[in-house]
Amino acid sequence: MALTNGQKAFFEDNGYLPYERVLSDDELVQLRQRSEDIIAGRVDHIPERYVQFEATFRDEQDPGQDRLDQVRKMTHLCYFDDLFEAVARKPDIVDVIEDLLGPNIKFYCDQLMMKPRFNGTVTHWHQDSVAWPQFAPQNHVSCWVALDDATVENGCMTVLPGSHKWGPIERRCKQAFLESSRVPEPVPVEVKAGHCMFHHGLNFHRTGANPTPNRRRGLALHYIPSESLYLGARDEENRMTMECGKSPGEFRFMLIRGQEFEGCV
Ligand SMILES: O=C(O)CCC(=O)C(=O)O
Repeated sequence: MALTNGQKAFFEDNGYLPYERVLSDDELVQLRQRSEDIIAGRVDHIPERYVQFEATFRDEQDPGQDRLDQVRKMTHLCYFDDLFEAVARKPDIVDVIEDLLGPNIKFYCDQLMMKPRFNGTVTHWHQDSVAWPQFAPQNHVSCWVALDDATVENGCMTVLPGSHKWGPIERRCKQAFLESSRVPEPVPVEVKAGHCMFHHGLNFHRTGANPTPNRRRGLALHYIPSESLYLGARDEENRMTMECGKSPGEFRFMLIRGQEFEGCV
């Protein structure tokens, strides 16, 4: 067991867990460098469709600014890049996932949230499971690994403790839920570079803008039990999010630990 009983109880009560260091200084240097190489086009193993610019730069990039300062996120790196895949498979992380999800674990996707300096915009309150409803049961856990120090000033994650216990809240009802007097006080979770936090797929969270001159990259790794059913994508955008193969339209989720099951993800 990687977690103490106290840590496990904290996660069960609050739906998130600030955790310890999982990346060394060397690994941080390599991962930051790789993210910069991908964006600068020095390597070309990541399909363009998995690189998304901040809205201001989506139609037209600003040649006067570093490309790195214009990218909002890159996804599916763990399916295409050995360094990022190694993070998804790190025993320090997967041992915790096993404590929270059980012994049979699949990986469904990752997002390197770039939150670029000066230009990084807000990610609004959401529950990951509502954005990705195609797994049943809706039981998934994410590990968010900081590649730079994530602070309140540069847009660290803020969570609503215990909100995972409310179940999935439909998008059209979200505002009413957030304005309700029963909603818990938001808690910002600052994470030092190389450290991580875990959150439940139903936990409400958001991240702020990044107006600072400091980068705030965070790698979100999303795990599900191998026993989950895959029900198909909700719409075109969602289908894109779920693709994980070498070619468009492939949905072969990566086995991380334990076994696979016939008819499941
Ligand atoms: O890092 C961010 O800006 C957003 C992260 C997020 O929403 C997530 O990991 O689910």
